[in-house]
Amino acid sequence: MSQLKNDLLLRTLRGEQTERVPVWMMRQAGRYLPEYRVLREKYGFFERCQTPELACEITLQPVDIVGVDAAILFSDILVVPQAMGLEVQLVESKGPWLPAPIQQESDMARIQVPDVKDNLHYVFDAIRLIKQELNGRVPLIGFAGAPWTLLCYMVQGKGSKTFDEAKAFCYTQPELAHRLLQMITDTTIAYLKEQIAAGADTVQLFDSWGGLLSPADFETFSLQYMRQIVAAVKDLAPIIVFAKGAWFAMEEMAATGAHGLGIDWCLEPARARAFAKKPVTLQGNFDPARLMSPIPVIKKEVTRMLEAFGGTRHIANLGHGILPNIPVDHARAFVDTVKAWTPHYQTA
Ligand code: 1CP
Repeated sequence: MSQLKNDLLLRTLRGEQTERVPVWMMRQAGRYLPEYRVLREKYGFFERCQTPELACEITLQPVDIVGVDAAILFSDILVVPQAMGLEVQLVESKGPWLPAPIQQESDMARIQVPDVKDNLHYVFDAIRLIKQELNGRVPLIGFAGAPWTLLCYMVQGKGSKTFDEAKAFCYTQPELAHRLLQMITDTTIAYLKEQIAAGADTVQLFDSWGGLLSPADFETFSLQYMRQIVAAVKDLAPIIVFAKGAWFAMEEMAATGAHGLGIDWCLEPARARAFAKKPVTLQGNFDPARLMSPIPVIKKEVTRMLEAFGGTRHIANLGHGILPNIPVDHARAFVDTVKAWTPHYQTA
């Protein structure tokens, strides 16, 4: 079916036993790479996202430099709110900034469910170019933000540890919140379908702020929308759902039919599997800050992680994005340790 030379990630997502565990890192295309920082000096963030040649070069950097088993499209989850009509800026050392967020009924007139082919064509152009340049070396992961996480930014207008204004919006104007979440969901379904049509081999849904919600509110404001997205996409390409901190919803997330579930470092693999109640591929879960340890300690800790997952239905990854201050040789030590590891049952 595929002409990929390395399809470990896709086979693992389909539940097959592979010769070794595949590995990639969330935010692998980013500031810890000197080659990325060079381009960051020259071009603005959205310029990098919107220029297929730049997005392609950045996407390929970690494949060439650290040797990961998958490329992830260089883009951002915030291109979707942008395409829906909101202004999004990325402020140096401050992060995302939306000058006119959604806060009341009248603000809804400023957004729409866009024609993604029109508004996000640069993403699909980038995907086609990346697939060509990868030439089958490794699969390409497409992605989108989950509706709840996008609502957080669209309402709060910036990053936050608690997203209390976004929560207040949901709890005081639930009807409006649901209208917004459904618009994001409809846009995201069209967007991911188009990414797959352009060549993405698998897609990941990032619910970075899912763990801020109670289990009941997670069902109401996040899961019911992610369920729609998974249902719409899962027969077109394998899909990974990563809801950071939402360990309480493993069973419900597994029940969506997603092929993979991301977990962070606060959840033990054995517990994650027990909570999921059905066989599902798990992705994770190395503490990104652990990559600050000396290399021999990284090797020991990565080995411990691999043993805890047991070498089946596991995609090695971090439990969240790589930090900008991680030395490249530490990132490489993470990847190399996974590649060199053999499960006990294969050596026995
Ligand atoms: O050069 C820079 O300083 C920009 C930093 C940066 C980068 C490299 C941002 C701004 N976005 C990205 C790329 C990015 N973002 C990718 C590329 C592919 C890869 O993983 O290598 C991906 C998948 C994302 C996804 C993303 N953006 C998420 C979900 C994942 C996560 O980390 O939780 C979120 C929450 C964002 C918002 C965002 N964009 C950028 C920043 C600094 C943030 C987080 C801000 C905050 O604290 O809320």
